[in-house]
Amino acid sequence: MKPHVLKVAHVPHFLDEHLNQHFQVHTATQDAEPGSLSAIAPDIRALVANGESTIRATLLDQLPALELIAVFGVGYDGVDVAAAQARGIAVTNTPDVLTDDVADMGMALLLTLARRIVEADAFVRAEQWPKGPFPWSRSVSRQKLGIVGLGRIGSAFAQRAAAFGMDIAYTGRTVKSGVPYRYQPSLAALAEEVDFLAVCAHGGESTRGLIDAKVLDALGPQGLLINIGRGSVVDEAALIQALQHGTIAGAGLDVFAHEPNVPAALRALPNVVLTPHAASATTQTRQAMSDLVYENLAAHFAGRRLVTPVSN
Ligand code: NAP
Ligand code: 8YV
Repeated sequence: MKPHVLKVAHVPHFLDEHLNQHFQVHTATQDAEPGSLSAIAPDIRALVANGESTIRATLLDQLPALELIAVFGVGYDGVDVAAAQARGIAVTNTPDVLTDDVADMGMALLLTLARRIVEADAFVRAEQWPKGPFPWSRSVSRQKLGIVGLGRIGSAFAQRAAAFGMDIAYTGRTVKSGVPYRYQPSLAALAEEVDFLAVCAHGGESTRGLIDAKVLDALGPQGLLINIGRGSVVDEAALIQALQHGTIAGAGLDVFAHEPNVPAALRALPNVVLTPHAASATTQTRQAMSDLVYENLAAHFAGRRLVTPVSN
């Protein structure tokens, strides 16, 4: 008998193939009404979600045989881990395998924003060039970068920025030993010191709205914000205000407060570069993430140690 697995998020075809081969797969939405899963609920032993999923205790309560939540993504801020752990349900994620691509996207957003690549492309296509030169853009090399959250992705971002000769400082809850970057305990002070502020922190209640009007004020009219962490870390209404009023110069955003909905006011702004939460969405990384989700499920059902369990 194949173990029963409930999928509440879209996953790549590589993972679907593995899942269908080794498990009895059911699909539902993460907001399934109590009672709506009753035909399958007693059999479900694992749940497959993704980084954007919200897995509430109300869903877990409907699944009495649940043993494992396998998240297709490194961020698991949407999972009620405390409720899962109280029931002895393990949670796994996909750290490390996506780090390089996400950091690459951070650097790509920073370069695109500073060097005005989207506008320059539109300028050439619209045959504006023969009429006069394109406006100047901003240097990246040797400029000051502040990283909010020097974890796996923040560190990979810093390595890339170091290759551009950037002057790098970071903030976070803890000082990281053995790194060549300056620690600045105050986020507002960091924002005030730098040209670029890059959010690489995780989501969840502890980081909600960290980038608020005060921090944006400190970043200042020449400052550029990059967010490749979570939309919830930035107060999106305050950001829109800051962009509209020139409180900061611009923003490069891969993540948003209410995905996949991006406010019209943000979409209308010329000084932003927007990508659809796509930082880890390369063929190579999606394959690696899929493999890791499957390896965790396989390890669990074979009684082996989980490959990447979440520990908090
Ligand atoms: P990680 O290694 O756990 O790093 C998270 C970092 O957040 C830690 O360094 C932590 O610093 C920092 N942090 C926590 N609270 C903070 C605070 N109050 N102020 C500043 N920093 C704080 O995780 P990771 O692998 O680098 O991934 C980070 C996040 O990136 C994920 O959780 C996810 O939300 C996001 N992500 C986005 C995409 C995308 O497609 N855009 C893809 C993958 C991941 P301390 O160690 O000091 O606590
Ligand atoms: C993914 C992410 O896009 O890993 C994360 O935390 O947010 C991204 O890598 C997501 O998990 C896939 O839905």
